[in-house]
Amino acid sequence: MFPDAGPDDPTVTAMRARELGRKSVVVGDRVGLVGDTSGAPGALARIVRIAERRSVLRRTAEDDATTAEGRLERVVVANADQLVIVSALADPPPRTGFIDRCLVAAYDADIEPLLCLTKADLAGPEAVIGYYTELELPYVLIRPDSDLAALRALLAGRISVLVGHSGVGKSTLVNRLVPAADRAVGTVSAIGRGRHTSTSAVALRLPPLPEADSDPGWIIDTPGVRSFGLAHVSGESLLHGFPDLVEATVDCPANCQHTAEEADCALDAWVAAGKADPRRLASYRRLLASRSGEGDPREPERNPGDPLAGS
Ligand SMILES: Nc1nc2c(ncn2[C@@H]2O[C@H](COP(=O)(O)OP(=O)(O)OP(=O)(O)O)[C@@H](O)[C@H]2O)c(=O)[nH]1
Ligand SMILES: [Mg+2]
Repeated sequence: MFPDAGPDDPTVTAMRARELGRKSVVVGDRVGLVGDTSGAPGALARIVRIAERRSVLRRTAEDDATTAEGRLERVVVANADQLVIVSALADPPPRTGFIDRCLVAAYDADIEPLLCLTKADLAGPEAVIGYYTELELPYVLIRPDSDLAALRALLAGRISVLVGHSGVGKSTLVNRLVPAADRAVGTVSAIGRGRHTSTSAVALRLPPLPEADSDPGWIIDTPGVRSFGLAHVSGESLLHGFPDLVEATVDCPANCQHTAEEADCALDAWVAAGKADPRRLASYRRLLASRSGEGDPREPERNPGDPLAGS
């Protein structure tokens, strides 16, 4: 029912059939079609089935599940294998709190993370990479003239979705990877304000690799997000986004909430013994606080030590 379309198959325009009810189709979904699938001008097919999703990447508008915004859950994409967390090294400045949130979402959805640091021509990556030393998080550095062969190799054979703040260069990168894509690119405005250039997610087939027969994979460009809310992730799953901390919690007392107020939380000793970066623990606890409505509403994803906006 859901055969793979080959690169030479036509692009079919289809609408959701009424029998799907309230089920929504998202980018990355594999669907069953009926009707005119010729791809001829004016031809219209109908989507009658959605295949079971291998993965579902979600985010919420806010962290606090007790608010209406916190309960507003959005499916970003279906069936992605890899979450490419795109962060600029400057303009807009990197936010490790945002990257940490994306890592939580990736582990929660069982999608592999890849850190993509753009605008390496404007600032060095040392601070961001140093923060993730203990994680063995794969990363790529992108500058306007950089060779993309290493990135193409990491994208091969998989469905990868790009997520990041507005203006970090997601669409610029997609246009370099898929020259026919012609995604609009914008100018950078301050984080959380201004216009978002891309307004919808689009999946694009990557061009063939030099090695014939190997599947180049798919790349999904998404609109910039202001924040990556995690109200849908349970407290326990939140910790899985911090694999450098999780091991310590076997020594926590039963029902430990791991907050700074927990007198015997084993995470404090773990960090004091140099087994994890104290900034990662602080970031985890900021996330916990944000979920209970105690976060800093102005810039929830800026950890102490991240550059100031405008720098
Ligand atoms: N200096 C520098 N500028 C870059 C680089 N990559 C992208 N830019 C610039 O950053 C600006 C924003 O790029 P976009 O690709 O539109 O950013 P986006 O992430 O798609 O933004 P949204 O669609 O709003 O989410 C453009 O002016 C790009 O030319 C880079 O590696 N170095
Ligand atoms: Mg864009």
